[in-house]
Amino acid sequence: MGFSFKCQARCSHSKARAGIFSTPHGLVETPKFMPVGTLATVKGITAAQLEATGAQMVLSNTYHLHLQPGEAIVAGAGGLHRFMGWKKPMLTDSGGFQVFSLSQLRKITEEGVIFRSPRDGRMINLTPERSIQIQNALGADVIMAFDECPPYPAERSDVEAATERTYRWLERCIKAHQRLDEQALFGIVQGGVYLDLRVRAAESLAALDLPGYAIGGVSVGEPAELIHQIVEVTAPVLPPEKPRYLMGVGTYREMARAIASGIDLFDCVIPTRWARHGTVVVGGERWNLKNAQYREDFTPLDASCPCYTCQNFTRAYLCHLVRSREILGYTLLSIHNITELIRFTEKIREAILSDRFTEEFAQWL
Ligand code: PRF
Ligand code: ZN
Repeated sequence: MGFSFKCQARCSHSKARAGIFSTPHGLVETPKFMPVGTLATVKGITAAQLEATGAQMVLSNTYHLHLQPGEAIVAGAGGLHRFMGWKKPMLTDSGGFQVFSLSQLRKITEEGVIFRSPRDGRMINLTPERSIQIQNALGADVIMAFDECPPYPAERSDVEAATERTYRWLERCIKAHQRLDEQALFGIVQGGVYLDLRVRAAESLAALDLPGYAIGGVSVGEPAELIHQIVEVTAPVLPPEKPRYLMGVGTYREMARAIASGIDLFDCVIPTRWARHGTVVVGGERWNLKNAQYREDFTPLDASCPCYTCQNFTRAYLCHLVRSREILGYTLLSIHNITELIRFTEKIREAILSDRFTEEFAQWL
């Protein structure tokens, strides 16, 4: 029981590694993409369908679950796993980032963040202690520190202040965390695009000997090249014997390059959000299935994809469903998109295990 991270193989031409992250609800073979189930559901698909995509760990959100239905109800159900019928590992994000990106009328102080609930208008005070209490009640295997994610672009002095505050908030999160045996608290490196701030933050977090580390504050509108630079300088400073998670990144190129810098875990809303817009990912390309070219295309979406959608339906049928706004269209597209991104990370994992990663994935590197 408990948590461990074992490195199984290291790439000889990059910093990529393949590992096994062990949690109280089972194993996560890394590198791995994690689908997002914001409100205790990966939108439109059942837990059984989710399992069939190859998902090994699913993410949920403190911010959303606190607003609706409230952590007391999730705890009353026996925790997030039982509440949503998902038996494998889970992770909850702390709410910090969601408050910044989703709610207006927020006020950040040293104490925490005060914001107006978009549900009923009441004022909510989210602090590092509250975020951890909520995440302790939700009961995911991995819980995230409450952090401040500065916007892009932002002045260096503002980013520096946010990064230092994130560190003080992390110390408060560590003190507040009550379920050390059942839940692993990951720290989050901030620092914006200022590489020296990133390195300094990563060094001070590494000294805290946490069970895992995340890189936050990327994919907030900066050019992709900056994401690569940030990951390249930050990841090597984090302890090699702990899992590393790059938050909010889930495109082929960005994942491949981050893996080459030593990242193990990813999450992104892209596969499910795109599915709701009729967009699929095939071989790393984006296609919109509403397009007329698919109306009479009786081939599978991707003949090489093992997912339920590709094994049973044609592009013409999927085109029809999305044009008719049928619910099943969103379900089938989500199943495919999630499978596609997870398989991409699985193929990279296989390549690392046979030490062929940089040759086989050269086009993405
Ligand atoms: N912090 C937290 N969650 C996040 C991020 C962050 O910086 C990001 C960065 N894009 C995604 N999700 N807590
Ligand atoms: Zn498929």
